Amino acid sequence: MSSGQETPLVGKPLPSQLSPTCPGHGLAGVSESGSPQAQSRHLTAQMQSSLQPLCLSLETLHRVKGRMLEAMERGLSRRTHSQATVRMLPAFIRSTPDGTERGKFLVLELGDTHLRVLLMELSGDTDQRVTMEDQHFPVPDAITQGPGEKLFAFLATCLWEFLDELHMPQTDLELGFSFPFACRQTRLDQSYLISWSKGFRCPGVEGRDVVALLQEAIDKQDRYRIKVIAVVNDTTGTMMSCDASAGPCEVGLVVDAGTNSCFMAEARHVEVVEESEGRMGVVTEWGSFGDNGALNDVLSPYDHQLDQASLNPGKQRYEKMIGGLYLGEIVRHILTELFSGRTAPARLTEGSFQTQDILEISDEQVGLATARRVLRALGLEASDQDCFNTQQVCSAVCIRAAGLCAAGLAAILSHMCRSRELSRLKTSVAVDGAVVRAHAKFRQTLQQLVKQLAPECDVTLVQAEGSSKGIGMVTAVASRLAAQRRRVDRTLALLQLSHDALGTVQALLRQEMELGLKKETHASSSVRMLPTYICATPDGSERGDFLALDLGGTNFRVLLVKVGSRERGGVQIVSEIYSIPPHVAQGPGSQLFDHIVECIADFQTKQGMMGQTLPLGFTFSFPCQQTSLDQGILLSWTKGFNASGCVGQDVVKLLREAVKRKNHFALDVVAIVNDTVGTMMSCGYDDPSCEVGLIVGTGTNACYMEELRNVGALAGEEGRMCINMEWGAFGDNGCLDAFFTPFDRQVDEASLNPGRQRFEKLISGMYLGEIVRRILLELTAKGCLFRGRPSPKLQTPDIFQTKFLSSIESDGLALRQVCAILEELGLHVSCEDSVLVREVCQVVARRAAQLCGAAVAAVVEKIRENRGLEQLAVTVGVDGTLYKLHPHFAQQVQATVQQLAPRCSVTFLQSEDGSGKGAALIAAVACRVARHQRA
Ligand code: 0WK
Ligand code: BGC
Repeated sequence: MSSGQETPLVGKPLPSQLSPTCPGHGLAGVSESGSPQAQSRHLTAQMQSSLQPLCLSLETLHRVKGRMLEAMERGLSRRTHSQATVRMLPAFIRSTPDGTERGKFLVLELGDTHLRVLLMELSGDTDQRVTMEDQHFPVPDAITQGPGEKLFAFLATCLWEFLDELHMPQTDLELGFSFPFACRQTRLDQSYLISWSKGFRCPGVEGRDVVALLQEAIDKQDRYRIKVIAVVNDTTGTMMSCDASAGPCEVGLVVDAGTNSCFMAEARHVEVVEESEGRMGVVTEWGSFGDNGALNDVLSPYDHQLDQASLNPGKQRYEKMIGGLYLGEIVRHILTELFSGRTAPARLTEGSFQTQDILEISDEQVGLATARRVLRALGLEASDQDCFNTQQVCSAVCIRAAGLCAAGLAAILSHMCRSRELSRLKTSVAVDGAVVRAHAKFRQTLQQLVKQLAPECDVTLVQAEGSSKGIGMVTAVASRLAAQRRRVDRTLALLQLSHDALGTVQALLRQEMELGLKKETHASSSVRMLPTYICATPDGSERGDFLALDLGGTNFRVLLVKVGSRERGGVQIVSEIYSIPPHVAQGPGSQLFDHIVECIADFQTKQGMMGQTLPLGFTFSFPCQQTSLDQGILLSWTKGFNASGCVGQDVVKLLREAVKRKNHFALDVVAIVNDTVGTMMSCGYDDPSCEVGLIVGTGTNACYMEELRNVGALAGEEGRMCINMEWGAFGDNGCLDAFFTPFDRQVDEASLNPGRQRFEKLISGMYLGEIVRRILLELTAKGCLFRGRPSPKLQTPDIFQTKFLSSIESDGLALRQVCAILEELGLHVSCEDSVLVREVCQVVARRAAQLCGAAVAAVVEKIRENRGLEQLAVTVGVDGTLYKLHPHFAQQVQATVQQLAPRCSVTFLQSEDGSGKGAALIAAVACRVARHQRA
């Protein structure tokens, strides 16, 4: 530009200086809609060079956004948090209002010059009516500069005066405290002041918990029972003041004397707090962004002048370019330069330009007139050009502030979008503060630039309804969450088992085992301790081809098992899975066994074994009274089976009859075994010290090698026999009643076999999902979940499958996926809901695992004592989908066994081939024994 040469600039941007925050470029400069006088004015070369340092290009703002993102990451990371300039302070806000908050709440909002005391009442009904009464109290300098104790006494006195005015009856009231200073918060109701700012200097407060100080001051009287339950930063109050019905509002932005922001972060990213589930409000304290030099290439000479002269040089660099407290000073420094030589600098003294003036001057309608008034008040006879220049300076300063603010806000939004793994983020941003409220162009620039700087986000700026309402909402949400937490704790406490309680279960099972083993007391025991006629585990000499059936778990399997020498690969298995439809499992017994025979025939056809009759081992996973290896009287059906005409029958006979009904078909059933026994044998083949079989799948049960002398039903003192405990029925005689919760009773009453398999119904996969569903319904009815609205699907029995527990509890599953599972059930799910549902799943599964562990501890302790050993080393062969697929179940079972049976070192060996292999090995042993007997 030729200096002194005045060329008209309106509408035509300067090529080299294209920048969204530069006068003359669309956003900031002279706009067509300006006043007629402004239309005729233009920027002198001198003005352009003075304003040049304030011109930030879109690229520069993208760079500022990038640096803000890095600074935020450093603030969130446990490793770099303490040195971070953007401190990312957890606010312990875990949720935003959901429209069910109700009650009366007090708010104390400490401002720069005023204290506002407010009583807010929420109706909590669908209209969510909010009524507020308030009173303002000026805060004298003697208080802002005086001892801390005096400040808190002043706050308490204002509170009492306010309540006295309202003739408030003596009730319990909860209070939210807005304390707009940098604090290290450790709980929603505990926060330590880091440093004063904005003119406050009360000694004796920094480093102390401001909630405790306020509570102490408040408790100095007994007229009112007031509990401070939340301390809130003004940005959080702003965020929470959004109307819940307007959709999610998870960001708060304040540009007032100072500037700050907050947002709802993913808790797992806020490394300085323990919580890893759900969301956590974070106050960025971004005012100190750039204090490490990150903004040096953006700071103008005027910013350096201002900083040098400030109370805290080198500090709050970002705030000093945006906050209302500083805009006036930046303008003054520029005008001092522009008017140098034309007026005594003494006139343009510090503080001579108020924020309000700056905001008004940069207003296109009234700006020039305000500029003339302000300059005249400073004793400057200003020409129209002077007023225009002053207006341009004020605009440039404000628009740059908006640009920088937009870069910061865009960083927050992009972080939220990325950390939630979303392709698009949709949220409202609540904005407040004198600068945002009074400067329409500031909001407009902010909105437009955020769109450009964070294009992956749909953002609506919402003018906050005053952070007081927001602080009231924080208090109301805190009160709702605390009340909910109490209700949840009461409900889930029923399912929390102490070490002693588990010890009691262990002892009760041991007692039932002893009763079950003794002939005299067998009938009174709920644990049948059924002899299996298996006296030894495989010794590796077994050989041959065997058929095996595996009925009673999730799948029905037919297997061909080739048992060879270990050198020749040991055991080879070919198997096929067949389904047992519910109508077959619960239809006539003959139909069930015909179905089984059909499957075998199909398998043999596929394997080209038609006409071959191989010895068959039948894993039949239901309680059977055996009198020999190949004979088993069904005592009762369990799990989802209820075929008629079977109970009291020898199931081997039922199978043989079905074979007879099918022409040209033969089977050689040599053994019937329980799946626990098959599992023990299958694992015993690889680990001879495997003397316990455990199933935790659809059902649950265990077997173990008992001393024959202890088996009252059988003769003989020497040797051991495998006992099928049928522990699923433990407690059917009422010995476990103390451990049944109302949810367990409901599940039992609604089951196929009420009053039976009570222990199984606390532990196994067939029932855990249903227990969870009933707890979710209870918590929904208590208003702790889904806003108190269950979906029709959630009211459908058995709709919450146990496999959901395993997926919901798997560590890697983001809460969003938990939400997806719940949305599948037609539920409207909040982030909190998914956290609570995960907690319910954890509690139910943990109880099941601990109870299972207590039972295993009873068994291994029995074996240790049987053998009079100080220490026992034993292996438990285990199978079942719940044990194998649930992310934490196995580990929790093992931990419980260690605690309750410390003198047993127990190895848990997961069965690879299932109990079908075990049944084939038992058939092989039976054949070997039969061969020897024939020899
Ligand atoms: C696989 C075994 C089978 C047993 C089942 C139990 O081969 O005998 O019944 O595990 O687990 P579920 O399938 O019930 O989860
Ligand atoms: C049956 C047992 C079986 C267990 C595991 C229970 O319901 O009564 O016989 O071992 O389920 O499948």
